[in-house]
Amino acid sequence: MKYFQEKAETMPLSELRKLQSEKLVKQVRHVYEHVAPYRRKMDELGVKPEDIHGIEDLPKLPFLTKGDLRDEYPTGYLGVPMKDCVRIQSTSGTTGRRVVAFYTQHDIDLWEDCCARAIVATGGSDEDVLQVAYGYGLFTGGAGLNGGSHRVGCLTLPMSSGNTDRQIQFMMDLGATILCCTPSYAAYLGESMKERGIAPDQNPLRVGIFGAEPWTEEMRQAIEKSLGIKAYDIYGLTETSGPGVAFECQEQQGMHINEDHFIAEVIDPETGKVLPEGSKGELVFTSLDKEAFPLLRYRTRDICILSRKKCACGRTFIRMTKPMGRSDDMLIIRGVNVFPSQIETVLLKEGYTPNYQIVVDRVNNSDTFDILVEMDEAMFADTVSVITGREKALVAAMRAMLGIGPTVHLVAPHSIQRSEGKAVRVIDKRKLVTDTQWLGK
Ligand code: DLL
Repeated sequence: MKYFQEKAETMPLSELRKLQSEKLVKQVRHVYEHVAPYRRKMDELGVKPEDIHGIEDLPKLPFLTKGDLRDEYPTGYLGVPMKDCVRIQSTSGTTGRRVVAFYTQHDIDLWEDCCARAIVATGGSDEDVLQVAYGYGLFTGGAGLNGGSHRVGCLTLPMSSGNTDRQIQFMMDLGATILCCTPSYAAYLGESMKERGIAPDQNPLRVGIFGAEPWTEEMRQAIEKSLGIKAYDIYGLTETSGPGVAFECQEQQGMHINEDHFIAEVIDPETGKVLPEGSKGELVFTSLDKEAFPLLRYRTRDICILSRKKCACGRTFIRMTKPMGRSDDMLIIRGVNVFPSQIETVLLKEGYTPNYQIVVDRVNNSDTFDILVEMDEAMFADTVSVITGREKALVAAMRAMLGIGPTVHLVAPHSIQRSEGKAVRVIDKRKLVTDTQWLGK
């Protein structure tokens, strides 16, 4: 088994708890002294740094939300003087004001170590040629995997996202063995290579490290088949550095959270109560080492389950399931909770490609629920009655999974726009209302 930092990654639980407790006490003091809005939150609850003696006291601390960070845009949560920072990254801001994350050199080093751990966990080494097709720039995907790749000593191809012809050319000409991008772009690359007559066993790729958006097990299998690779998941968010907070090992049984740098909790999103291991709830992170943007009890809105069951890879870090949706991404359609991942599961099981779009609207006070699904060329050549029959079958399969029936529209191949970064799966025309509620404004 290969590790990037074996001592940390295989630390016994008792030692880990001790380390986390020591770091937490220091971090709380650092935040209280330097981050005024969080100090105010602690004061409101009547909690002082002296009340925090170790991780058992974590639930005493207030939660932090994206709304809090946005309210203090851009520097309110900065934990060090700006002149000590060497970089910023930022969220895309598609659902509101951007969040700007700051990094000292120490923060960048830790983040890159986390990404290097992720690469090595998939079997990566300095023998590899690693193609980064995540976007570079403010998005953390490109910078994070680029840094991790350097640390491991891979030859790094800093492609950024898009320009599919060039991606394929460099992959083939330079012999890329590891591909890093969003799962939707990986699926698109597979499709594009097929169109160019490149069979899965003709490309040099061995491994993919995909994340930044939800994807299902069915989608993993489809990508593995179309590219002829093993596809691994990687998780993270701008607020906690970027990718690499958690990553899959070769066992592919959930993602190990880098617990020497982050404490993970799962809470009931409604009540805020901490739930026992094995419960499904909202993931909350406390960053133990970050200096410039040190977040305590940050609510990710991602829904998952944690497990401390022993992993055969030897890593002792707790594992999280794939996020099963976000508490704010969950659609409530005609009163029923619907997660886009459920729809993706049905489509891939029924033999469709992962090219789909969900459109929700409200007409005459009642929700409309449409799913556009692309056919492949063979299906497209079928008669209208066969296509209508397929639509009916899909509606039935969706109803069985979701409890409500959408209107399914089978559409022509390539008619749904492909994404180079995170795919836009949901068009919720009622969305403005949801966003405002979520921000509490
Ligand atoms: O997406 C960081 C990242 C880059 C992760 C590259 C992995 C690879 P944000 O743009 O701030 O950061 O978006 C964070 O994306 O709260 C999740 O909802 C979602 N997300 C990230 N990774 C995964 C994943 C980056 N593996 C938000 N599976 C998070 C499902 C993911 N959702």
